[in-house]
Amino acid sequence: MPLVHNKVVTIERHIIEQERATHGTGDFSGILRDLSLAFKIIYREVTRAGLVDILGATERQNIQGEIVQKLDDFANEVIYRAMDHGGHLCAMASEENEHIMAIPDHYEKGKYVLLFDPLDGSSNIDVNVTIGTIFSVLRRVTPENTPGTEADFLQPGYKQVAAGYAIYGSSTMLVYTAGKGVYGFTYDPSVGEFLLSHDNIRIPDHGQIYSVNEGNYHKWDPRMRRYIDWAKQDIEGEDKKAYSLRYIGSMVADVHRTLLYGGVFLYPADVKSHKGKLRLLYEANPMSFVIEQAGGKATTGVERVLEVQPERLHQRTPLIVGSPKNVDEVLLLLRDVE
Ligand code: AHM
Ligand code: MG
Repeated sequence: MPLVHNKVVTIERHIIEQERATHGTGDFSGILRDLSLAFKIIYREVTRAGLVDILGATERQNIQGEIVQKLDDFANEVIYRAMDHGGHLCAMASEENEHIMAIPDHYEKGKYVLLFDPLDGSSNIDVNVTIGTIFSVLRRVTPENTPGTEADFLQPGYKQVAAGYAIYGSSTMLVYTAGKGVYGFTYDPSVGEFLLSHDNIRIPDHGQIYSVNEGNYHKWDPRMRRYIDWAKQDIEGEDKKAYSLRYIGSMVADVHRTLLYGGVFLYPADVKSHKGKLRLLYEANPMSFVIEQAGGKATTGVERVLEVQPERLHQRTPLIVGSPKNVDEVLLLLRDVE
């Protein structure tokens, strides 16, 4: 991965330069600028999570007598409030809200819709483990200057114009694609900027890691079990060593590691959840867009994730995503046994 040594490039400058090169309208740099502000505020709260009594039930009172929110509700509200008045969006949808969220009447309506998972992996908050925010931007399909509708959101993932995530880990990063490669920015809290640290990220062709909640093993289809059994084997003559298992339980963290180190991340369907657990629009599509743009693959096991036509805002999908050769290995073993 080429690390950037010679230039200090903020995310804003990077996007403006990309837009200039493609004669963009500035909408996208506006969206990313507003989003990165929201991520900085969420970062601040995430790093203070152990200090202030922000965790626990919604609507608990803090010592000043103010109502404190759960961190995922807080993140949800921060993103909405950072994005509602920019003039670039005509509606938003969040994993935390049942219905789409309108832009208030007195603000301009733009050409895009934003989908987000405000704090993914939130079961990890209380134990100081990496969490993230995922986002996806689509161009609206309904007439301009009107409020957005559900139809603007129910588009297949290949129509995304941009997607990415913020990861709150040992450092905070913002990783995004606008369909021309994948770029990673590391947050420098001392200057308050996301600085380009990972230029044109390419996923390794093949990796030695598989990442899955193996506690579900006995609920999986036998073909999925066959892949996992195979992944754990040393196979003499084929130069195949047992893969390592890494599973954080925060999709953003597991996919981020897969992007940089290679391997495969899986959340398959099982006998209880026939569609898996992850949400197509808020989780699978944006992460699949990033991985494909870095040279990887993303499949439901049956079709390319980005080609699934969504029917509902919160629909789930099985997901197999990662290095192209690892995903091909899974697909090979998912074929029916004669
Ligand atoms: P969340 O959106 O409620 O946080 O759930 C999504 C998370 C993903 O980050 C992660 O990949 C998955 O749930 C882990 O699920 P499990 O605990 O079943 O392994
Ligand atoms: Mg989630």
